[in-house]
Amino acid sequence: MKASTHIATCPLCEATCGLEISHADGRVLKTRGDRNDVFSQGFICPKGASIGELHTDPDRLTTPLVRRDGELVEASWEEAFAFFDDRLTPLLAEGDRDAVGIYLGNPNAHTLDGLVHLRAMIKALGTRNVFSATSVDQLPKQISSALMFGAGLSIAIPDIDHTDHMLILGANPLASNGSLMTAPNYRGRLRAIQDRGGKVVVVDPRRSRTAELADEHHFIRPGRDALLLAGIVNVLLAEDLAAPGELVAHLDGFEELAPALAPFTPEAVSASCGIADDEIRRMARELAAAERAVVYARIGTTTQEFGTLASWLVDVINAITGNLDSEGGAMFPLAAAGQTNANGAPGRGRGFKIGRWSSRVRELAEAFGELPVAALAEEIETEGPGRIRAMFTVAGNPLLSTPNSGRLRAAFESLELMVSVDAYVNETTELADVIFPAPSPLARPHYDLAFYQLSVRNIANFTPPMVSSEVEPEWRTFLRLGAIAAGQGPDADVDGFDDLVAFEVARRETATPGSPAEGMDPAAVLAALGERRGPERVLDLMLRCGPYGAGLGPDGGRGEEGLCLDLLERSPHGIDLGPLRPRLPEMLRTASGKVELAPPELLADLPRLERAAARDADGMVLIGRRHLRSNNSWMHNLPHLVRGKPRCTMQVSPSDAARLGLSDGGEASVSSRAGSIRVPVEVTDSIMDGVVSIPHGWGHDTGGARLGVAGLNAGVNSNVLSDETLVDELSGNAVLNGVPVEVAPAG
Ligand SMILES: Nc1nc2c(c(=O)[nH]1)N[C@H]1C(S)=C(S)[C@@H](COP(=O)(O)OP(=O)(O)OC[C@H]3O[C@@H](n4cnc5c(=O)[nH]c(N)nc54)[C@H](O)[C@@H]3O)O[C@H]1N2
Ligand SMILES: Nc1nc2c(c(=O)[nH]1)N[C@H]1C(S)=C(S)[C@@H](COP(=O)(O)OP(=O)(O)OC[C@H]3O[C@@H](n4cnc5c(=O)[nH]c(N)nc54)[C@H](O)[C@@H]3O)O[C@H]1N2
Ligand code: SF4
Ligand SMILES: [Mo]
Repeated sequence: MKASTHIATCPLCEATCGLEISHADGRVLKTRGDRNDVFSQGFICPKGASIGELHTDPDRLTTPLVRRDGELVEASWEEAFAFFDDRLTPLLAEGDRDAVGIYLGNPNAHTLDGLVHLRAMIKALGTRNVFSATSVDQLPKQISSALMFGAGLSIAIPDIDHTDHMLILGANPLASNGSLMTAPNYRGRLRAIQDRGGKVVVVDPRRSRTAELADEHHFIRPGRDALLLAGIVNVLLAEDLAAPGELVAHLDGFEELAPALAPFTPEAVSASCGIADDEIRRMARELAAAERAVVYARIGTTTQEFGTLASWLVDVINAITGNLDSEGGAMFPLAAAGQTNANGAPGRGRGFKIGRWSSRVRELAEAFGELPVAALAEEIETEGPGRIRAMFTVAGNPLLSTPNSGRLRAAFESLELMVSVDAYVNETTELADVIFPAPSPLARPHYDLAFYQLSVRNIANFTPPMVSSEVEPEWRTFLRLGAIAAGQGPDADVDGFDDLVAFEVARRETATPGSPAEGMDPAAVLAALGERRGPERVLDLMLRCGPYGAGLGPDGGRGEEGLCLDLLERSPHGIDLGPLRPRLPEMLRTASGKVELAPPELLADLPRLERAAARDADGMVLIGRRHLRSNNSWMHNLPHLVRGKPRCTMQVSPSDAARLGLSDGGEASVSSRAGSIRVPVEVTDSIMDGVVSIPHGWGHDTGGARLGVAGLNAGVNSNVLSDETLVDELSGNAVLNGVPVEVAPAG
């Protein structure tokens, strides 16, 4: 059969690379980077190149599974929905909607179905027990940003292509390809900073690949970034280096910073961070001296004890050095669709509130409609009204990715019902009573609704499916599950539910000042969209009514130039909407209409940080790491990606190894308050003394997972060690970096 070429955007990480896939007969022959992609220009990583292997992985689910006589067996879609109805409906009939919990995994942020239609299912469930990977990830950054800028996803993104000085903390984009910063070919972009005479500085307890490329690397004690950053702010203010310039008109709380951060002199924080005070001073002075500078911090700084403070202080530095919303600094993208901070009246809003409700047992605060996943086990275990008796997981693997896996697994085993929507029988879904599969990424349309809102350039790129799916589209599964939860039974009208979802988006648009749909009848808006259904109809609506939109048809429309899904379909290599441009004060949604530099919630957390400055180094601590050929827990089943020597090792420094009696290639026993594991030892001087690193997402030997390749090279689950009682107090985000552990030779 003749080969054809399919141009796609890779949906596997945040970098949104263009792929050129040659295929025949539904099989992928070769995958290369798309050299004509307006954003990635041919860049690709080994994961993107393996998308064909993922597509044809024999372990990837293509039919639903239901548990019969203790065994997960294949079932028809009708049987699976009926099974679900039989089990869920009586439970909900008892009257407690909170008895059902849901955990949403990371890939939902990468699919249109997960971003557009999943919410309707959650609403239909009507539970407050909503958890996600957000609270083992970026929640602290979302909270600090919402407190400072007012709206949901309003994160200041490094303008990497125009900066002269970049300070990176707790991120290893050369392995992760970047996060909360959509930027294909990160290495190339960092090298370009150096080529134009600029400087890259990395702060990390490991000399990561990114640190190796950098001009300067500092080891830091895990969990102490907020102290370092507070020290930098302290120097900037004390030495009169703060120069927000014209930005000052948009800042609130500037005067409160100096008194609040006075205790955090470089001398006061130095010992605790493990960075000399004169180095901290120099870092501050260089940030101030650079024409265009930016601080960027990622997961090493959010999944730790002071995640929200660290996230806030990053933006404080960017603001007071005059680099917020300014070329080469930290800027606000303006995506073609879905940008929350471009909706509604500009410049002012209702602001953000954390803790509108809290978790039942430990009273951890709600944020953005979700509860911290560190509280999940106790919510299943603890008797009383509101106890979780049934769990949903959607595109997640919480028993490998969230803290204290041992306890959480036992809690999951006690559930009365477990339901999953997932591509695999993984280490979590193996416990499900019913699993609904998801289509292959090559059998669904794709548009990065979330990640273009976090992108270093404004880009729009849509991918149609390469092949038709043998599997029900996920949005239809979500709506059918939602309809059953709403009491409509397994034969509910999914198309009617989809119309309702689209109608609601249209209705909001008609009430939005300045929207091309303003004042229209929502039904007329939908009629103008034609035949599309599902998430593509909603995407078309968002594009048309968005900042670059074509409007709604010949009469009310903004003409041929504007964006709509038709135009994106005719532009397979994407549309470049240009570099980031200043957006203050228009993007603000705070009540004051200013950037809140000193939100009271954050100032109130500073005494906790001050106590940490006085604390001695705590014994050994555990951190994580990522490898270029990994994707959290779920791509270890692709032979091409797991080739080579085992990667799930515990890295330890030569002097710690000698002190603890560990040898390279030997085995260590590592234990924490939560649990203990045995893991192969890798002695390396790339990690600082007092710290060990084990990657997450391994431990595929649970017995029930159906991952033939991953099972051969199982590794161990590092989240057996992470402790659900350790959270960043402000956000409730789990502490995954800086977990106290004891390390000894095994056996
Ligand atoms: N110790 C430690 N733990 C960590 C981290 C760490 O750094 N250290 N990192 C944390 C972070 S940042 C994250 S994001 C989480 C990730 O944690 P999770 O989101 O819980 O887990 P993933 O490993 O991403 O698993 C995703 C699952 O989704 C399935 N899947 C893939 N595509 C689709 C799809 O299109 N539809 C559906 N329905 N399913 C799909 C995959 O088969 C897989 O089973 O892990 C966190 N855990
Ligand atoms: N190849 C690959 N790419 C991925 C993923 C993957 O699993 N594999 N996962 C994706 C996901 S879901 C996410 S969220 C992103 C994350 O993307 P990144 O944030 O870039 O994550 P990592 O590559 O884990 O880099 C985190 C770094 O923080 C360091 N670190 C640990 N603790 C501390 C600390 O206390 N302070 C400081 N300063 N540094 C610390 C670690 O040593 C590590 O080098 O990656 C995404 N991309
Ligand atoms: S960097 Fe990310 S988006 Fe690009 S090819 Fe790799 S996995 Fe795909
Ligand atoms: Mo993540």
